[in-house]
Amino acid sequence: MPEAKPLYPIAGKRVWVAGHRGLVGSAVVRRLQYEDCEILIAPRQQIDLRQSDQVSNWIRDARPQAVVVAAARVGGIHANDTRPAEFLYDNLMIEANIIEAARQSRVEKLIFLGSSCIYPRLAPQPIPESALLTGPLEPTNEWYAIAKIAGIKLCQAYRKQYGCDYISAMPTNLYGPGDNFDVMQGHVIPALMSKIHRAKESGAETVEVWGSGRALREFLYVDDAADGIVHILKHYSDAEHVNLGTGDEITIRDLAKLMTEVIGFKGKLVFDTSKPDGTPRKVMEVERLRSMGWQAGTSLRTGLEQTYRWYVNHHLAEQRAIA
Ligand code: GFB
Repeated sequence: MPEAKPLYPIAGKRVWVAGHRGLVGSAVVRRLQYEDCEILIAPRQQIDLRQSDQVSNWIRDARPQAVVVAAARVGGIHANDTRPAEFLYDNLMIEANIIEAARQSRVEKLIFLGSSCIYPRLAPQPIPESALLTGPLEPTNEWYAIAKIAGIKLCQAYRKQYGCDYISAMPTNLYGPGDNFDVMQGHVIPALMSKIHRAKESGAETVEVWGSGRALREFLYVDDAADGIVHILKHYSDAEHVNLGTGDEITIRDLAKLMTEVIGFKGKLVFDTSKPDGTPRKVMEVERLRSMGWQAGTSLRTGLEQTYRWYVNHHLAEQRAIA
């Protein structure tokens, strides 16, 4: 289907991708290369996004017209649960600094990226955008969730008070090339990929999976997420946030089984129920996004195959080169 005329055409615009080295930011940079826009990135050694003067100086000098806020302190369930101060403080500072500096420098359009963990632990499933702030949060990631809810509210407040065209998108659990494959700090897909690959290589008979395996999650391949983010940037302008997902869900047990097939591991999965499951179920309603003419194109199996290829050919190869 041909793309509808955008509300905010980005052709010819200067677009700053804040967080260009991360999983999402790097995918947004890859995606924007197909648009006729100028991509701006701020080298990390040049700017600490938690420092407001550094952020406002950067925006004043670089003069972006549009900003994608993909910078964040992120991690899996264990990282969130054990480093609450960093997840709350760093994310609050990063988003508040960027949004205020964008206003001061008259940025025309800004998209803030949150997470599906903003919703109550026991939200109705699939989760509609309207479920925000209707119940208590999941304790393992409430700090991160509170920071991300504050980001949505900042965009809404700046729209209401200053008329800024700042919007928010809430991606579901993302995975893909460029992820953090650390077994303690990473999310389930990259962490299990590392563990299962190592078990295959060493001939181990078992792999440990955290939790009961019964928790349900929705996963979106990061290049699909980047495509959705650019679509929302171009086609949406309103106060309420937009869910960005597939609408499909899978148990952690079935995910782990699928990963053993993709990786070629023949041993057994062992579930460690002393580790938390986190939110029991988290699948988002994606009707708002579908009505804008967008849906994800990569199946979970294909996405896992592509991620595993990247993990072996880039991540492990790079680690060997460093060692
Ligand atoms: O991806 P994950 O860490 O984050 O965990 P959340 C998802 C599920 O996978 C949980 C299970 O039920 C974990 O117990 N799991 C099984 C594992 N084995 C593993 C493993 O080896 N590593 C990890 N990490 N999990 C995060 C939030 O929640 O989701 C963040 O903490 C953010 O704030 C992110 O919102 C999208 O889905 O539980």
